[in-house]
Amino acid sequence: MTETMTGAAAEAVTGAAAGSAAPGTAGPAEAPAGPALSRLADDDLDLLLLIRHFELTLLRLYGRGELNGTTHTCLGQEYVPVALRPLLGPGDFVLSNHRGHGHYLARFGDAHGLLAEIMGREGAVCGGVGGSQHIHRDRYLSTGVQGESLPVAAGVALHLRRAEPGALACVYIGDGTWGEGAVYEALNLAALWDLPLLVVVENNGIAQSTPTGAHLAGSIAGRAAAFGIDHHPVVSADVNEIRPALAPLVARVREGRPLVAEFRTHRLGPHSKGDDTRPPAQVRAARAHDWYARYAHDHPGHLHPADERVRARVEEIAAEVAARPPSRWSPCA
Ligand SMILES: Cc1ncc(C[n+]2csc(CCOP(=O)(O)OP(=O)(O)O)c2C)c(N)n1
Ligand SMILES: [Mg+2]
Repeated sequence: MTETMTGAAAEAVTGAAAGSAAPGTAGPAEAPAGPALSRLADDDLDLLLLIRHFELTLLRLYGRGELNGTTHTCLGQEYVPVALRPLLGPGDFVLSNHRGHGHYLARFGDAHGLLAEIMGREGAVCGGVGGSQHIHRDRYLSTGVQGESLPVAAGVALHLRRAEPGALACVYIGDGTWGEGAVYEALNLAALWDLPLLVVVENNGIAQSTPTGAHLAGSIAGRAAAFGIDHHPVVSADVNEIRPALAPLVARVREGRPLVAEFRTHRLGPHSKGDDTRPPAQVRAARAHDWYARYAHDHPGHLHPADERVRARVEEIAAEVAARPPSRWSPCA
């Protein structure tokens, strides 16, 4: 398996986005799985599509050798930060992880700054030294070090509880990150100190190449319960269902009642770029859950025009950013 990915293979990650699969890939997705999705608000659909096309563009740029470093796409998981977006305010902190482009775009909508960061071009959010995984902007911070963010988020939440009551710290982690001991130190303090800490788990059933069943004993719900922390499972990919169900729970987090919100989601692509070790049938099954394929099936008249518009916009952004001079960074700036 190679580390780089061709443009055709990037399209094949989603299948539905490209309409067909490239040779040697998992093949077309199964028929869309799950109940019908409700019609989205235009701004939610646009944001979902912005994240989708941003990620597909990154894979294509990698395939053409136009990006350095690494990247982890959130293809298939875009709806998680989109559902949370209006539930979080500018006074809240968001701590993200290695798979954080969607988290950043849902917070700032700034595809130019993020792409410039990843490509090392002028206008990069962090001067081009953070790359895909290490972004700091206002009250947003991401790290590629698994588990590191949870104790940091607990510390931020403690500060907020004391200095800015009503604000919260939201931290995104994957299922595999529950193997890090620091997670439990943070949960312990969150429960003991009534911290406004929202732990969003993107449980995509796999950590790099290890299925959840092979790395996680018991359950995430059981682990939250061990600390007396509320656990909210999310199995839907329907933003209009997820958001109102979460809203009152997020309001309780603001009052000092920590919460673990566990999204059961699906990683459509490889862990990073060309490193998908899953059997083709498993990849096809993941793709059958893709909100994009399902929405195209349920609301083609809404999806397709928006899809074309956002796809063209991201292409323009990519061309514009690629033409910029290299970013400059100085520790003294
Ligand atoms: C402390 C640490 N150990 C290992 C890694 C390498 N690594 C990066 S992502 C990853 C798997 C993460 O799995 P999960 O938490 O389920 O998140 P997902 O990638 O599925 O979104 C690993 C092992 C790392 N970045 N940090
Ligand atoms: Mg995972």
